[in-house]
Amino acid sequence: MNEIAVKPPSGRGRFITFEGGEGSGKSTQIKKLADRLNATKLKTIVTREPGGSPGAEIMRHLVLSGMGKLLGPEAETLLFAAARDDHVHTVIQPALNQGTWVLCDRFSDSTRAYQGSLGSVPAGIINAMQRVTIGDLKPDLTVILDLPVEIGLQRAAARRGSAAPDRFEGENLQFHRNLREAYRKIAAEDPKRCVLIDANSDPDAVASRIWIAVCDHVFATPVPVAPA
Ligand code: Z5A
Repeated sequence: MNEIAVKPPSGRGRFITFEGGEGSGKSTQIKKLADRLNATKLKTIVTREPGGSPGAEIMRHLVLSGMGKLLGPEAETLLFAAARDDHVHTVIQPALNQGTWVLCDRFSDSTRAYQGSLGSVPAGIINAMQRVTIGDLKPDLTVILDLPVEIGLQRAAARRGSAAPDRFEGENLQFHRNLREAYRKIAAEDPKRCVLIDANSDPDAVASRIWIAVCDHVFATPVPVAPA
């Protein structure tokens, strides 16, 4: 595709989040999109949750070790919220204010899917935490990578090798099926912000689908066509 046909918007940076189940290819695709945006001379950073700032990376270690699970679903949700609060205020918001594009590997929809739909933490509690941590901040686009859970888990296991699964990778197949449904529901409920991407193809084909979504939703221009 012809990158030059894209006219970068000016002003505040844009905020794009990536969501999906295990091994759905978020890290792979976020890097591809960052490369593409940087090629259009847009200053772009890649970050992740839980983590992304020094304080939040400490929380990441806590939750992925399984320590948070021992405290119960609400307290574990508070740990994710505390990490997000630090990340938003020290990394995401300052970057957006400076005109930098922020690509984030997981964000608040992960809390809705994992702690809300699967962990049964009431929506009222999640909404209250969200008001405190992110306020009015909303992604300009959320890319939800969708693929059969068996394929995602195979990919994740192959990448992990002999290392032990973390807190969430160790959950059973039904958990991951429910997670996929939770993400599909989030996409259906907020079609202006979310786009569900078929991630069951080779990485370049998936990247092309994501680029079309970025052009449609964020650049608000027709998809650039390759010159004949
Ligand atoms: N969590 C939560 O519960 N609540 C919250 O609020 C937040 C998070 C923010 C963070 O895990 C965990 O925290 C997460 C939810 C929970 N659950 N887990 N586990 P993480 O950050 O350690 O991992 P992850 O976010 O789940 O990502 P991942 O599963 O590790 O993978 P991925 O980023 O989606 O995929 P990838 O690394 O790009 O690809 C995986 C492998 O597949 C790799 O070897 C690739 O080379 C390969 N790959 C990628 N794309 C393809 C295609 N298209 N074809 C073939 N192979 C591919």
